[in-house]
Amino acid sequence: MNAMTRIGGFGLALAVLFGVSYVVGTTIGPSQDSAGPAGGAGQGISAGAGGAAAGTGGTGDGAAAVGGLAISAGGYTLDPAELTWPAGRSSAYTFRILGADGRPVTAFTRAHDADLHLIVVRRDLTGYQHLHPTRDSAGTWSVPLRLAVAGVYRVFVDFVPASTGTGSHTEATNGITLGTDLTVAGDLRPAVLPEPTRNVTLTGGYSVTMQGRAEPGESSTLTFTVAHNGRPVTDLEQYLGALGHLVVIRQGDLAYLHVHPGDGGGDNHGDGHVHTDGASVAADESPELSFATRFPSAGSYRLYLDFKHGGQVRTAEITMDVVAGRTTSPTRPAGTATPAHVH
Ligand SMILES: [Cu+2]
Repeated sequence: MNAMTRIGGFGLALAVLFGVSYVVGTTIGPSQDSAGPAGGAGQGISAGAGGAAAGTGGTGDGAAAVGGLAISAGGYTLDPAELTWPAGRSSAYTFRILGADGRPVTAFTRAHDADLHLIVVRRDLTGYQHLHPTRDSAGTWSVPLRLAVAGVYRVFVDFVPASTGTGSHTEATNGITLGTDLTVAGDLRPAVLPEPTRNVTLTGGYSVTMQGRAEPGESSTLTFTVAHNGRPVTDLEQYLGALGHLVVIRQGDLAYLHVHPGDGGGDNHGDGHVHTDGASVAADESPELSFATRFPSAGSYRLYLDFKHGGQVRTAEITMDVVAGRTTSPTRPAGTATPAHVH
């Protein structure tokens, strides 16, 4: 953990939090859970999200909370054991989360059936993995990790410290996302980001369609539906306490967006792994997986939607371009209500 000594010297820049987000959707209307405090539609939630988010800096244009840009934030520091990684071989990736006192944190708030969520993606936004490390009593986390190809990867840890509690609904201030790089030596062949789309095809006959629009700095609700062999999937399985989990990362700096469930709430919201239970879905319809977020700026984003079906977790990856002034967008004529800005 000699990385720590170096890290310790860094000033903690702003600590805007981000989070990942997981959502569970309903076909029509909010789930029972979500009928709580927030009540209404996803709009309300996401509106609250951006504003409340964060810390000392980063309130700038009212925009949004992003996370994962710093190795230390909110009094917590990510202390990775390794900064380089062998290509193509699985071994245990270990790290600690250190508190302000420099000691490993050993108390976390469970969010989405896990105390901590670890996201790995290469800096060109390929090679996405969503893992769940286990922690020993001394506070060292460990998870088998295999990185097939060379490159510089970003490792995000997304967690809720126990000290902040879970039921407070203080929006994004509860969840913390820290990030560090992990380099795999070798012949680096950077990938070009796939074109923006609203529909992607996965292996196994699955396809995912997204609806929604995004304007920089404004609340957005994104809704996904899943089909298998052309038919709506009506029996999505719960995965980590939700029907769907969404991670959104900005191209260029790999800022990690905070995402909320778009159907009105649920508990733990703000912890980055939001979920709602009790989704009800008509027998012949595919559940809509709805998420609310606020894109902090114009730019290209990569969306990673995890869902489970047929006993297997699958990830749909979608590129989304966020452009200011949607009325000028060629794909979104002024005044239309159609979801846009997904060119
Ligand atoms: Cu997770």
